[in-house]
Amino acid sequence: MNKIVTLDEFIIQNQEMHQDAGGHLTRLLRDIGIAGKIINREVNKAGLVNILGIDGSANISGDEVQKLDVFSNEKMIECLRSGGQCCGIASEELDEFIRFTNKQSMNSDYIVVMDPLDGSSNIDVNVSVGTIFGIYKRKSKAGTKLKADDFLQKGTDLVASGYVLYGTSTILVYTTGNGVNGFTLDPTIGEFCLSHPDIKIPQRGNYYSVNQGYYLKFDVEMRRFIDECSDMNLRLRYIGSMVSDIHRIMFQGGIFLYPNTRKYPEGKLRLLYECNPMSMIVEQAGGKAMNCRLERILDLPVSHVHQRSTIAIGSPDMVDEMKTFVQRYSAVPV
Ligand code: P6P
Repeated sequence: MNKIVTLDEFIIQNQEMHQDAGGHLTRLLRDIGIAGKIINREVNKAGLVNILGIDGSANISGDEVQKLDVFSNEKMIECLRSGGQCCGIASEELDEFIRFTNKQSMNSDYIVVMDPLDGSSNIDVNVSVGTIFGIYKRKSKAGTKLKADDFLQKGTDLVASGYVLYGTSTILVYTTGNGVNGFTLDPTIGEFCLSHPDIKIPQRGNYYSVNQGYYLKFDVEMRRFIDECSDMNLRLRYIGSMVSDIHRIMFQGGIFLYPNTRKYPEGKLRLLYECNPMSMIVEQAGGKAMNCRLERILDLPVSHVHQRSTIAIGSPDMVDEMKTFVQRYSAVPV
């Protein structure tokens, strides 16, 4: 029987690879792991404790907010505040970023961006949902008042990123810029255990993932590429949960697309806490991620916390093929 390597052990063993001598990133990653376990507990019993349903509010992006969204956001904030290893958070569920005011947190170098429960519209129908997080070093001096500018950092400046997928099992996948590793939660011991070391995305795959319902609203170059995927007998897999759809691609290969539409001319997905963290993970696993104007996601300037972006992300060969369709058919020179 192989030795069980828990998330905590793995993070500590690899601490020397973080640019973080003091172990603060180590403790911050562990705090996120704890929050993931707490959210997992509630997600797994959501159908039993009447935590389902809409709580009537809506977040700044206009999405109806499900109660588990609110719970997950609050738990992540609680765990990070009490852990004292980050000085502020930007979240899909918060109109503005928040600063932590306890002394230990204020002196931390790190900030967290997150979508505490992505794909939450799936909760009531028992489809997988996920938590997405990214970790940056603050730009302003530790101990001073955190500024909005601290959060407006490109994806290339991410120190770490990851996701927790609450699916048939619960898996935490993260990177600190030295490859990607996956940890499956063993509920009998309450630990995330190393289950998918050194994840590498296949060069190509048999899946494409896009909301086919918007096909006629996509630009011609996207429609031509989607037609090509269909002509090549690729299988369409799309469950409306970014973490789930991209997690499949991480292991089986493929491409995930969320192009611009009339409703979302800049794309629907948020750059700071959805596209950038997922793009760092996919790139670290050997994949590619660009917007539909063929700009690398991680290089995109971030101008506000809830900025949206189009995205094409996944196996490198398939993202390259999408690129040729845009170059060939786009009405706007790229
Ligand atoms: P649509 C979930 O609301 C989400 O933010 C992503 O997880 C998902 O990929 C996308 O939106 C689904 O959007 O417009 O296809 O329902």
